[in-house]
Amino acid sequence: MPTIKTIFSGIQPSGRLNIGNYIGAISQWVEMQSHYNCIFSVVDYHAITVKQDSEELRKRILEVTKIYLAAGIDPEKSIIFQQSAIPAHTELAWIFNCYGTHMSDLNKMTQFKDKSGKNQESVSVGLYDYPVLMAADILLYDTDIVPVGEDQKQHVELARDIARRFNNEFGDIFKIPQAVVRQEGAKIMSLLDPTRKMSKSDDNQNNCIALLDDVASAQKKIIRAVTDSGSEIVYDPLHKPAIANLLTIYAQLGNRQIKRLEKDYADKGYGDFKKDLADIVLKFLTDFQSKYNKISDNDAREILEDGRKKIEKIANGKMERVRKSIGVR
Ligand code: AQP
Repeated sequence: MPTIKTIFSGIQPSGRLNIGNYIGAISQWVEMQSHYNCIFSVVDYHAITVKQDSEELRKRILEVTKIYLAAGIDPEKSIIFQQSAIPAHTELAWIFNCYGTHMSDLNKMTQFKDKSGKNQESVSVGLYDYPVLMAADILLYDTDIVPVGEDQKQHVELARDIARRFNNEFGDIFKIPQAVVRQEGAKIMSLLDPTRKMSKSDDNQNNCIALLDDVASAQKKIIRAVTDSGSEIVYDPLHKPAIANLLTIYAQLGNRQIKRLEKDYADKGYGDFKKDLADIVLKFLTDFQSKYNKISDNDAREILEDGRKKIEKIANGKMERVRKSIGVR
């Protein structure tokens, strides 16, 4: 019998999760959990690579867990856990800092360049080292597949390099994982600037539709979203990035084909299109939030604790091998 493959993915509790996180990551996970061993983490130690308010962080950890559950991640099928509850993640990241990762790898990381901007000298070392912690997350569990949005592909490439280098030196310890990026919706763009990714920690929340946004204000954000010159509703990311982004959101949240939407809106203008999309968003958020509101903080705490118990043994087993291989045991 073929062995079932393992999937690992996670989201940082670093802001208000938005439809980009849902379309690019969580919705894929829901589809995958019937076919794979799935492990989904709330990666809180990634979140602290940029300044977090501690009260807010505590709240967001539970919020992200509840969002996973509301989206359809089923704890009977998938393991859901909090990264910081398993110290092996940070231990393995430290070991990878010393074995397998070169400075030149991290100097190439585009997400670090984007996030540090002009402040490269003053951002935390953690932000620079973020991809190494991510490699530890993935490699600890013999992950086969990492479903991510486009922005995280480079980090999974690094995890592959680290695993290969470590295995070359110490034997066959880590599985080489593969990134899976969905074809449509891998990068949802900001509503006001379609050249930038929609990001949960964006200072201007008018760029994003948060999953827990008040539905009326979410509708307004769609109506105010920027459009391109011309009036045709066609999918052309190069020349019409704003409309291409809105079409993608419509197709993903409304469960429609982009080709079909182009036909349906062939004789209509941006105004009608945005009004209908606002209704699609309203329906999606209303359904989502009604599920979310039925889940308590205590439910979330219990799910995380169950997940910790299930995952701890696997992590410890791998770490014993790693410690022995490098000679500290
Ligand atoms: N705009 C997006 N479109 C599609 N997928 C996206 N993802 C993030 N933004 C989009 C995917 O969601 C997961 C979240 O990853 P993360 O929490 O580790 O951080 P991130 O990629 O840095 O996401 P954000 O929302 O931009 O967070 P902040 O603002 O905190 O940095 C990943 O699978 C990602 O690909």
